[in-house]
Amino acid sequence: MLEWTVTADAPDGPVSVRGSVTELSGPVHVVCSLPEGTLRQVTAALPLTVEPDERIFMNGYQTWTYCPEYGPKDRIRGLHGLPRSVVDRHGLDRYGDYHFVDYPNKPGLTHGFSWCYFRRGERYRLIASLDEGPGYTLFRYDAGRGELRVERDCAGVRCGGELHAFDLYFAEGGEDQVFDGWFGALGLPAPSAPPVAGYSSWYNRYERIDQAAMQADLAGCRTLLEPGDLFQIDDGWESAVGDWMEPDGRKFPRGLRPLVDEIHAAGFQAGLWLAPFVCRKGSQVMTAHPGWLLQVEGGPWLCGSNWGGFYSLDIDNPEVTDYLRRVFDRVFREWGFDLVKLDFLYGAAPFGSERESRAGRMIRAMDFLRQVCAGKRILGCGVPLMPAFGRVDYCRVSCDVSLDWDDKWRNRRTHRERVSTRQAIGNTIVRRQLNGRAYLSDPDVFFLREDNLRLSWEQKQLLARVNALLGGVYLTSDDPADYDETKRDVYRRLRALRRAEDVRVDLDRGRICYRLEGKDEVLELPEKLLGR
Ligand code: 9PG
Repeated sequence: MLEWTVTADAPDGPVSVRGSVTELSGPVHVVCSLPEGTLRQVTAALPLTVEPDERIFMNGYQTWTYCPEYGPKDRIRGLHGLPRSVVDRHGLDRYGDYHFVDYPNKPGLTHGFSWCYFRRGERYRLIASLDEGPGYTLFRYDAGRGELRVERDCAGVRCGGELHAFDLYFAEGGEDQVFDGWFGALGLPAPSAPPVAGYSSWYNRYERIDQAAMQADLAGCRTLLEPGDLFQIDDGWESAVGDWMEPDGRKFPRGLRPLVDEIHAAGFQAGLWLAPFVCRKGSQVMTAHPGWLLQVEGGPWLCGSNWGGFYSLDIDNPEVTDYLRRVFDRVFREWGFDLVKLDFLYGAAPFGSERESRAGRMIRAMDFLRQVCAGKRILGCGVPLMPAFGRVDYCRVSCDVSLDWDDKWRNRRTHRERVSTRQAIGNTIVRRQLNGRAYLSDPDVFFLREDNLRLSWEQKQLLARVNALLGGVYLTSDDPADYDETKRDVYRRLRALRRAEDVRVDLDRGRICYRLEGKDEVLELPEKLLGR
């Protein structure tokens, strides 16, 4: 039985409405009627016990947030143990949910957003949201007490009339059964974009890109990629994050159009990275239009420390949305790009307002992007998961891969959104059910190259195979010109792996089973990935 309570502040004092639901199967909508006022708390609790060998999945706030399956004694440390000065200096609490969610850091306590499941072998108990508009559905599980709490993240939002306190979906059964059931109840159309493979400039050159570098990698890609593949220019083409109307003239003196023409002449689709809802300190946009920045308690909202610090733009300012319309018009119509990788999207909605919840604002931001990118493809990145469902064609499900297995030792105890190949693979595995249902998943890039990389051949193979089996986007940042015949052969076989059928992940035995060209195959997952 689920018992719920809604508390609001009304002119005549606080109001509390309660109720319970006994039939917890399929869609469960808790709707209540409230006087005019302000929501204070919307919570529910249900008893839920787990066996010692049961696994708990609590979806992390945004795409980069590491969220492995937990055991009943596990905790989510969050930023606990990091000095406040370090958190503030790097804005670490801004990349995830830390600035609005409490991390108790106690054994047995875990939390997550929009969906969670409890898994014993192949049996799943899924509890998921059917609508995040009224507020993120925040799950908090207490394994010791055997209780699941559900909170609607909507404090401070005005109410009056009907409130959808909770829109939930409950299912128990096999993996496909519960996830098909959830997406069926969501009523999302199946993703229409085809799977894509290709190149991204980030994970080799990083921001050190220019026309010559892109032409060199394009020449390499022509020797290996297939017609229709993606050639995606990542961060580094712009003078400053936020200033999207012109590329950096020193790096791209001829502009981007000639390069796009070359990409098209090679038979590829052209992709460009942008972070539309943020701008860096010192950008033109920030200097010329301080009024475009989202104001939180009288100042701009820092979203993190990349590029020396960057801030949220205010999507309620019509000048901001006008500007972004002009940006996308130029990117698509004047420059001729086919796809945009839209990043750091979480910056659009660190808060809600009295008119809408935080999630409602994020959904509105995603709807805006879908509208201004109509007819073109979007690859979402750095975005809370469920607001992106059905609104982007492709979407990351994991953090960035590092050029080694798990980043440098001193970087390991930071935020859950940190860069790590090990954690990227982990998230690709536990969020595999989204691929083909919510969008086509981008597991981030894989590598076969030797230089500028400290992964073993086994690690490269593992990353490349997991990405091929569980993702719908298959990019590398290698320059294929450096591949010898053996690597070319490996690359082609990896691409064939994307056609594998009946892909089943068995995390208890640590393996992925699939069928390829009529033969049953197994990919063993190493201990060091599973963390046991
Ligand atoms: C470009 C990059 C690439 C990459 C994106 C994103 O938590 N962090 O500090 C953090 C910083 C950067 C980052 C991810 C996480 O990378 O995922 O593919 O486009 O931006 O700047």
